[in-house]
Amino acid sequence: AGAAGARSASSSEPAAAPAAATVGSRVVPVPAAVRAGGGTFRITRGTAVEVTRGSADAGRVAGYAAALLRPSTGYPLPVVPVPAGTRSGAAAAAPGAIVLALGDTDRGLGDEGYRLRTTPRAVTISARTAAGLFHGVQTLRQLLPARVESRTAVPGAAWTVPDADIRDVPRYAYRGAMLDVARHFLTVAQVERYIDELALYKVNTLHLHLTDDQGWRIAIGSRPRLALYGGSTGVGGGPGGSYTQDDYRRIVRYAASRFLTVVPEIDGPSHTNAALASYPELNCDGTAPPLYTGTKVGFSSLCVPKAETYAFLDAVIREVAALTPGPYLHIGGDEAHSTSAADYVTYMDKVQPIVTAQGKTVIGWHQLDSAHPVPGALVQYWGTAGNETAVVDAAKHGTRVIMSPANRAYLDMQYTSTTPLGQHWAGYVDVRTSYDWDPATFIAGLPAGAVAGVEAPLWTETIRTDADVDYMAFPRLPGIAELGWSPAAAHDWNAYRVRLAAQGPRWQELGIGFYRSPEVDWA
Ligand code: TNX
Repeated sequence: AGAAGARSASSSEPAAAPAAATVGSRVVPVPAAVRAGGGTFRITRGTAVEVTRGSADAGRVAGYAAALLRPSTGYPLPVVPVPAGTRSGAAAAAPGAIVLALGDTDRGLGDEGYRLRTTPRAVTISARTAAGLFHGVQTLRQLLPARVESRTAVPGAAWTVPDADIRDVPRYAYRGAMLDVARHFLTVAQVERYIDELALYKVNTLHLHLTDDQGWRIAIGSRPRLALYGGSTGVGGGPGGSYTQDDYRRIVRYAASRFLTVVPEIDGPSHTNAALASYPELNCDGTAPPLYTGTKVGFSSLCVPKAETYAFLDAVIREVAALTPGPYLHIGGDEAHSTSAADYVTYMDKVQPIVTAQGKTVIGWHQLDSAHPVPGALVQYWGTAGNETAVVDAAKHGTRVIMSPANRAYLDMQYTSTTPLGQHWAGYVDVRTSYDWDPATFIAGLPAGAVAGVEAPLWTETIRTDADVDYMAFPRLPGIAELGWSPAAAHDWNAYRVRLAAQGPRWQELGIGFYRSPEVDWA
């Protein structure tokens, strides 16, 4: 019955549409390679999620996939562990299975790639890692009708997966998004909601900007006033907030369940008023400034000559590193307008070894390149011009670059002069501007291989609610995610805007209020 159903469902689709065109008109990021598969597949009441036995991580992906598909389909979708090497759907009952097969022998799939194949009997996602299976599930999700995202059963819907054989691997290993939880504090629930949105587009890194002038957002056991006092307000003078260490652990765990790595940022030497207000000894004159609730930047500085500064950094970085399983720790370093150039270099020379001593890889905003980035450090480029001597010179010596050009990748830029929310110091950034650039060539003269990936930062001077976050991130975030995942050769605005339009109904089902940019013909 399942196979027959699949056939009749497929006959109502445009018969001539080749698999690549069907998939290529729906999925963001566009998969690296799509061919015709073995026929369309349909999820029915009898469908099970079969998963290779023996891997807890793969089992969790199967549980996640089943939980994702149950509410809208109303089907039981049991998770059934099967022995490794089971052929696609072989163990399945007649209606066919969703098969998550760990242990693909295609080495080219790497740490995150996957293959997705349909036949009328099964849809099989295979990968070498659970992360690859997870990314394949996101593709499966986008191949299904948008109503699959409904949180309530949609009776009578045909849950058809179009015919396809997809082999998909990411262009870059670092595909990030940043939340500034310092200007306006965002709760654990708000962060988890965003993590789910990021996962849909195969983003694998969540950078948390935890500290700034307006607030310190993570509890540090040995310096309790940072969170208690430094975290007690935010932009506009609201009540602020901060994460307990358990809250932070929860975020890290939730991110890991969606295969995202958390990168914590402790910004300095500037963007530190909340810390300076909490501990007078961090100030050169020994006097704590008042808390700050405005939106100016670059006015604060830790006291570079004082030993207390480095005792403080060691204590903070030690605790944050211990809470963070991921390899990176971000030290900020942007807009140090109140720190002399010499002091800036001194600060960076001292803070980087504190990070590496905790076994973490340093990331800094790209001004770090005007100091001495330690071997292995990465810089995050947030400029706009693309002619950057210091960045190119450092890259020639091995410092890799995460691309976040503000006039392209900043999700807090206004779309147009008339859209609410956001700033426009880097210009107005509508959907095409945000998508239509190449991370590899944006900075002229960067050596090949210098780009580690892309990141879309969301600064929150004007952002408070989930609705605010969604409005700024959608529809731009998926474009940055595609720049990070899809091959450069697949980059095509005219094709992208069609695939992006197909996401609109999905966001509606998910309750994501997005900006209906006139650059896209929304469905
Ligand atoms: C610049 S970009 C900043 C942030 C602001 C942002 C607003 C960067 C590394 N620093 O402090 O929030 O602009 O767009």
